[in-house]
Amino acid sequence: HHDERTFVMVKPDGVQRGLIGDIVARFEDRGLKMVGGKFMQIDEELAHEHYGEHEGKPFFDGLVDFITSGPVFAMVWEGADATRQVRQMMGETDPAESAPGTIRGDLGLDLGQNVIHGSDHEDEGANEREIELFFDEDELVEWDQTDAVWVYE
Ligand code: YYY
Ligand code: MG
Repeated sequence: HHDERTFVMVKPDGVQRGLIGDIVARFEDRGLKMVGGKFMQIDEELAHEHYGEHEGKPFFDGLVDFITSGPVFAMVWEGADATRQVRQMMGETDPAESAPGTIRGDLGLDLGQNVIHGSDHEDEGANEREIELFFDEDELVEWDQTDAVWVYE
């Protein structure tokens, strides 16, 4: 089963800092396959839906302001255990607690501006829900990654 899909997004700080290419390269290098990608602006309504689980928490308003403050690069990545593997590559929620070598550990310093979002692997179905929220079915591309034979046994 190499077809698990997960939702990933370079946040406005990552876009402004020119980190899209670096972040995409990390997933490509890992052997994951991009099946969707969209440069877009998140509006208030989508922000509330996407971060609905955090509504009412003290950081919620700031989080919505931040995620709507500029364009994001939304992606869908596919591969074995993709949701959990992406989360491992991201590091901890707080970049200050993230190990060097992880995306947040290499590219961030501050909890509120942590560069990247990835679906929570501990929240069953979060990956599918988030993919559906951001992408129409016809925006996802089925294709054969010809070097996958060198990634998977
Ligand atoms: O999934 P992840 O992004 O690692 O963390 P969440 O706990 O889902 O929180 C979403 C988002 O909210 C986080 O990336 C930064 C922000 N945030 C915050 O600003 N302050 C907190 N105490 C917790 C989260
Ligand atoms: Mg989360």
